[in-house]
Amino acid sequence: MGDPLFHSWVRHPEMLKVVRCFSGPDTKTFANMYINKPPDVNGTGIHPIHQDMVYYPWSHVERTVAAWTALAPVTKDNGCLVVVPGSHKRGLLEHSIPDWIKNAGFHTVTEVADVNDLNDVEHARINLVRVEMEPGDTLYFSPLLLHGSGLNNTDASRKSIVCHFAASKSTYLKDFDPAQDFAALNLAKSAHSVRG
Ligand SMILES: O=C(O)CCC(=O)C(=O)O
Repeated sequence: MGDPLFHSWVRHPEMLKVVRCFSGPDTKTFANMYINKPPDVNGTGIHPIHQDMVYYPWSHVERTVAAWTALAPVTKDNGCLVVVPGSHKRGLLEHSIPDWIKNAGFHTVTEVADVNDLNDVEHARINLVRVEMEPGDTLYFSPLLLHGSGLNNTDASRKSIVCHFAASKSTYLKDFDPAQDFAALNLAKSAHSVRG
């Protein structure tokens, strides 16, 4: 982690205070991203409903947590996160690539693959909750929580930082769940087709 500002963010005492409620006192971070969702072009900006654990095969999932922080207002119009409350209790679910997806590398939970208008939670056939946020607000969530985000229908980029934490004792699992195998295989294929 070369950037000092980003490094200081990941060690933010207020954030770590909450993170440790999930990970326990000894915590480590394993993936951190600045996310820029630009104004949408041709429906490419939708992030379908998925569970992060499909990409992160770590042990002690109950001690793993994401901290997603808004850097600017995050709203229905610019593609805020949407979540399915309570879904983290269901374990890791089968994922697939929806036929409508325009962004290589994105996967979705198969049983909700048809739910593709994430800006319109009011008409979704499942219990989708919109998470609108002010700058500095942070959502903490399990890697098993079903979540995604809709299109950015504004003229400005939607900006956020997400940091993923686990208990220090967590280890990378060598034996993938079939859902993780599927995602890994498809990500490798996408990377190959981009690199040639
Ligand atoms: O920031 C978003 O729009 C979605 C991010 C997300 O779902 C993820 O990083 O797993």
